Amino acid sequence: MKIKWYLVIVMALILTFYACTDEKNKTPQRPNILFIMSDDHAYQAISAYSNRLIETPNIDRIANEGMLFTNACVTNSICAPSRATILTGKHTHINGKIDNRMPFDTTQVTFPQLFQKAGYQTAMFGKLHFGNNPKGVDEFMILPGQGHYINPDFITNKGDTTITGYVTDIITDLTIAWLDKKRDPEKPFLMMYLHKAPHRPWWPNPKKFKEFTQKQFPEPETLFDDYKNRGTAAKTAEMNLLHHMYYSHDMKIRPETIAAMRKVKPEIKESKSRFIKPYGRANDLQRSLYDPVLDSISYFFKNNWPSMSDKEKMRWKYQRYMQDYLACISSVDDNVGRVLDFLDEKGLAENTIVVYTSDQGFYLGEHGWFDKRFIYDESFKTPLLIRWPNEVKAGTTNDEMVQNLDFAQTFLEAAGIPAPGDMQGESLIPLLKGNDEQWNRDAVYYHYYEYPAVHMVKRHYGIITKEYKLAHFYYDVDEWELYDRKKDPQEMRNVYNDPAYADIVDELKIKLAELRVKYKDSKELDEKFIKMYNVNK
Ligand code: SGN
Ligand code: CA
Repeated sequence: MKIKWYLVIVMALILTFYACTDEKNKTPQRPNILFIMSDDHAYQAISAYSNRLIETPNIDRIANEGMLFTNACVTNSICAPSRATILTGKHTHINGKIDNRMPFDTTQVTFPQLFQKAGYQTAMFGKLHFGNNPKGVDEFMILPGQGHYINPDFITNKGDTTITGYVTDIITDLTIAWLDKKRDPEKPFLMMYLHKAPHRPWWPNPKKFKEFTQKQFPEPETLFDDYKNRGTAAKTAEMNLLHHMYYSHDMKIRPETIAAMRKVKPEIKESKSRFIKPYGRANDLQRSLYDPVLDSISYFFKNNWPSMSDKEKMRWKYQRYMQDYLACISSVDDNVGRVLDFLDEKGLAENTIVVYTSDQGFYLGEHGWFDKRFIYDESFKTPLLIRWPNEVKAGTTNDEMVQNLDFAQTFLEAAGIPAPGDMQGESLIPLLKGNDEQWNRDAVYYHYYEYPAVHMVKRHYGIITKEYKLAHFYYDVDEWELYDRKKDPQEMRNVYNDPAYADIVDELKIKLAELRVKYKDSKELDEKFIKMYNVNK
């Protein structure tokens, strides 16, 4: 039988069509990435970790529909260095941003640049606190330095501007507006959505301020820690609620109240009142909402403070601290909910990797402290929740020791972009896909530098395994500390000199030296950074 030539062509066309559509169906769409990072958000204040202090139903959604990392940590527990590590995928001694002061060498590659080159649409809104503008983002609006809670200023690629309102709401408005109006549906996106909250000085929006000042929170067991059985560093740090939190700046006592009380009680003084700075930015309407609450705090303080014992003062300060800190977080949670709802509405949820993290952990009264910096758990660990419905099983938990160092390589692998060979982290993709057997990290490295500086936390580096933590404090001391993480999870007893741990110390010292070599850190670098720090003072 003779087959007509045109039938052959039609058949061939049909086959090619099906082959192409099949290919298209097989090629996965590159995922979008929504990187949400807040500033100083302790994992203790996320209900997916613990609901002792607050419910955060929206942030929890990310874990309920994805994976909760219970052992995520940072390489250096402070703002700008954490951000530099996240962006470069390198430890701070390699990327050079060892503390909040040192400039960042902008010739280095940051991961958004690689995404932009690979055809992603990229944007950044919120707090970068990096000393310079971001590279590799098509559009950005960032807060200058630490930024402001009330009517914040923004640096943008088109000039500077000020927006009326509350910072957490505004950063979210900008993020949603970009996703809604500027997103090219033909391209995947990388969105860096970066909150200022809950960074000190913890100014909530007026509604939450009122609501949270009515609440009382449970105290941590170690609120009255006397730092016995610890090293010099814990004893000399200046981050104790009773001794180092300011009346006006932190507790929001009106400066006029302090001035009036000083006439009678000279010890009630405020060396640095930065109350005026944030409050002074509020317009008349905003002030009228803050004022009744501020008045009631000052009224209580004036009438009660002079007769309170130190213990009562500590307790009251803790409550005031938690009221404002958690109120700021409540706004972050509401706004994260707005963005997640937006992804749902637009059908973007399935193929968007949503990450929620903080630039480091924070002390919420544990050891009597606020702030961060130390290798001890509350500041060393950081929240990490990742949702990616296409790839990650909902409601899973992972307890591997992952670090902010790993984010860049994780995102690059997810997007199919080759990671530069000199990045020092490891992609979390095997863990996200449930292939834990491909993960063999058994220890992480930590190094903190900013000293002498605010809060006076001494320089130290160390090694952390799931069982132990060994740290070396140096510069104006030469002290080692060892904590048994299983037996003493609150890190109350330094067992470095306990003979029962002698072998562990020897073993960990060898491992620590190996990690220093692996990550290219050294005594020479420690000394170099001390010299540079003292010159830049
Ligand atoms: C400010 C805060 C400190 C905080 C540093 C660094 N004081 O100096 O409490 O440790 O920022 O924070 S405040 O007077 O501004 O409240 S970081 O997150 O940027 O590293
Ligand atoms: Ca921070």
